[in-house]
Amino acid sequence: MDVKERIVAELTAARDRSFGLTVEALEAPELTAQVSPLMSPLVWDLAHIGNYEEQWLLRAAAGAAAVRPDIDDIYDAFEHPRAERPSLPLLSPAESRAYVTTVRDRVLDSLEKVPLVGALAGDGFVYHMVIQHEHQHDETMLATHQLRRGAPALLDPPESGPVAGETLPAEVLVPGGSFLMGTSDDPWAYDNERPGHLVDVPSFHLDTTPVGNAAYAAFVEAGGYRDPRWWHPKGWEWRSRTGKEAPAFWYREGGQWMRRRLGRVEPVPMDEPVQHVCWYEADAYARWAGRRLPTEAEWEKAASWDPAAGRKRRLPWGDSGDSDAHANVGQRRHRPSPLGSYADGASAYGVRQLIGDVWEWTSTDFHGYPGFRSFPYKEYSEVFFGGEYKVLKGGSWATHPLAARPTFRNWDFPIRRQIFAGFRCARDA
Ligand code: AVJ
Ligand code: FE
Repeated sequence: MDVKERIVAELTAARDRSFGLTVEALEAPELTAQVSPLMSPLVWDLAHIGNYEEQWLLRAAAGAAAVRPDIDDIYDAFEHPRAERPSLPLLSPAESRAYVTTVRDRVLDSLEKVPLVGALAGDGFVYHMVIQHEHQHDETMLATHQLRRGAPALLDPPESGPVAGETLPAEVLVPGGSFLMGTSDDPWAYDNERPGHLVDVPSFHLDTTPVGNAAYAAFVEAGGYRDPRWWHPKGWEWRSRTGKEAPAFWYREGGQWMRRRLGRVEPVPMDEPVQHVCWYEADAYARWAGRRLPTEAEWEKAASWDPAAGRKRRLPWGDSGDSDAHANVGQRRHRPSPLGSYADGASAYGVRQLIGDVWEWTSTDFHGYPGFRSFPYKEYSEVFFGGEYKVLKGGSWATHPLAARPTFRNWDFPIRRQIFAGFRCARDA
């Protein structure tokens, strides 16, 4: 497949996914309702996806006429915070579907004529940006589904085969030395992944797998949420203010931990990575366990550096492949996979489940790399640089493989836990 054929196939697949999470999953009132002030109405996400595509692929890349310039403001994430979006004059679900389809039809017509050259479209970048953007919103829509109350709207996908974890050494040693962080040549990379630069990382130990529900439940049951010794001062303030005593969606019933998952209720599977914890909870667990969160550089080195070859791999297991044997990504399962799964997905250092399952909190604040240049717009990442956001790495079960790579950088406030986030621990060597 050449670059354009790939773009068409991926645009089409992303749209099937978006419709499956919106107009094919729920009826109109639920699509326009807001389930939480943290989230947009699902119909906002859908039309926003189309408006972003209109702005970047039709107007900017193809130089084509605008379809609905009158709605740019409504779907501008910076003009209207999520809490405000339900009160906007949004397109209805049917209008949204028609709008995104009109935009898409014109994009596909234009694609034949747009040469993939220049800063914006060279190597297909702006198309890759828009494809990833749609999948990122699809993951956000899954978080909305997770927060939603009521009967399940999404079917659990059929299991393609048994997924079983194996017991592994708890941690690996990553010997000190420099590695190439970020990238300067990946045609899918966002501005915040660039430029590639050498970083010296002293020796450290990293968990072979993310922290599991059993280990996390032990922290809860040891009174971890009631002991300020383990908590960052702001984390203790968060805990005291909210009264939280366990990960989001957990509750206790008859001496057992239960969880709500996409409208279903089930015992917490003790062999899965913990998810729906905020940075402060991850940080507190690590301190209780006598450990710490990894830095972003430590995480990325363990995920991508091949010490024998002295070069960076595009993915932990090599330069390509994202099959069921490598990682739990792309909503193939609606949950993380057991700890110790995916032998074929191990990194050069033997670390497992770096890609997929759960986003992993790191100790690093979100900043630009040395030599960072915002491209193609400041609001993708630059406006979020500073001390307010923590970096998450690796993607979750809900992250499309096109947005799950060791260089990819996600970020959120340290109090957020509706995202599919967990963590693993590290310690100095
Ligand atoms: C990278 C997930 C933090 O959802 O705010 C979507 C992705 N940027 N539309 C977000 C994004 C513009 C972004 N995160
Ligand atoms: Fe967006």
